[in-house]
Amino acid sequence: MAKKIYLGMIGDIMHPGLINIIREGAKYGDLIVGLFTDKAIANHKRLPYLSYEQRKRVIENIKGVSEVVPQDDWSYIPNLKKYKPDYIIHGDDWKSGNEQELRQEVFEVMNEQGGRVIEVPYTKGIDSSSLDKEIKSIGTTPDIRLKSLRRLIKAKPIVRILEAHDGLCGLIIENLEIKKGLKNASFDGMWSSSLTDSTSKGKPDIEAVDLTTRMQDLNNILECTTKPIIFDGDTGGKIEHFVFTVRTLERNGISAIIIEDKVGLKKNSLFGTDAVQTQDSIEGFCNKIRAGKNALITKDFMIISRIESLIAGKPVSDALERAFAYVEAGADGVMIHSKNKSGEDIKEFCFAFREKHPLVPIVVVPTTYSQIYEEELCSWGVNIVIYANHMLRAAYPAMVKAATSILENERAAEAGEYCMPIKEILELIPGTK
Ligand code: SPV
Ligand code: MG
Repeated sequence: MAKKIYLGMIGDIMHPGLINIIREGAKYGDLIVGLFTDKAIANHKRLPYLSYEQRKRVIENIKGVSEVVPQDDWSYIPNLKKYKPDYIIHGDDWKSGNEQELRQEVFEVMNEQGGRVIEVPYTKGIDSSSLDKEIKSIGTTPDIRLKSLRRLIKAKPIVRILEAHDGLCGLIIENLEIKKGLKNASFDGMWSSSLTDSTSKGKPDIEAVDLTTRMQDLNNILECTTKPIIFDGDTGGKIEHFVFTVRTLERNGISAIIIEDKVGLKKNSLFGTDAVQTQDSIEGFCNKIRAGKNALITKDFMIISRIESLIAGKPVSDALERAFAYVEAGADGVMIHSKNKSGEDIKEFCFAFREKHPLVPIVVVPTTYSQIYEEELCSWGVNIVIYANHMLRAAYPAMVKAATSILENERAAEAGEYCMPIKEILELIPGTK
């Protein structure tokens, strides 16, 4: 009987290095490719451009590959135990860097099972990570970007979104990555906030900045990023206008719009009952959701209904009644908002909502209950956490400090400590030189 050899791969960007390792592996027997699923990848790297099925089609047609099976975990161990290969093959690049522990456990399990680990010299000058950087500089397509939010919701325990009001915020969210033990942490996408879009223009958050203006800013973000964007659609406006809004966003590759169930002059929710917050009737808001869904071209764009009951001082039972009706009307998810500092009302809502709808995505915006960790939100059943205003709030105090310092000192030297170095700003944007 032919020997079995296992090769794990993401297989998103094909290059000669991968063909080399497939060839080498096939010399030992039947080559099983363990193809990483979105779920296996999501906590470690960005999602592949191609879906699992698309990558599978490519890999299973490469000469030397006998079979493609899903690898659902970043660790090789579950599949090594399941398929019990005689060999596993891997590039020798995992001897250094943060894959060393993965390598260690693979050796242990292969030894236990009487198998062997084959390490092949890494093909110099070409690897998926540097190709990935180059692809990023080319950008993405509206279609791939649009779909990526639904994929992330499926693949990740919780999707982490940060507010972006300009291209610079977009670049930070796109590129910032920190190491946390064996994992990398990064943001999954961007929130186009009505509060920060308005504030950055010196306007109040009352739907005074029109869609055309907001699209101009969004376009700057779209040009320099590839991650998904969730658009804060305020009340969605008149139904007759809303249908055009969803189409514009969908056409531009935005993944979702969140609309809140309020009518009249919209005031920011964080005023709570200090401002008049008039909610739409359930029927009226359901009609808006239905009209939006009917206007869409794709099945991928999400219309998420935002429930303002807790903001308006009403009980969780009112929020639930509305949430159930909105989902019935076709909403692709719900956002529950509150300005309560404990987060208890949100938790109560999430548990009750989850009993009826185990899978409909829940979105939260923990601005006032910011002490709650993502892991806890996740345990309540939350799918998306939005940090809704932090880039603008972080920038403003630094700008005031720098301006104050110049006034106090009548020169700019002292303001330097609040500013990024000139060298850094010149190197920040590729092509500046
Ligand atoms: C926004 O960011 O504009 C929001 C969230 O809608 S909140 O400001 O909390 O209402
Ligand atoms: Mg808003």
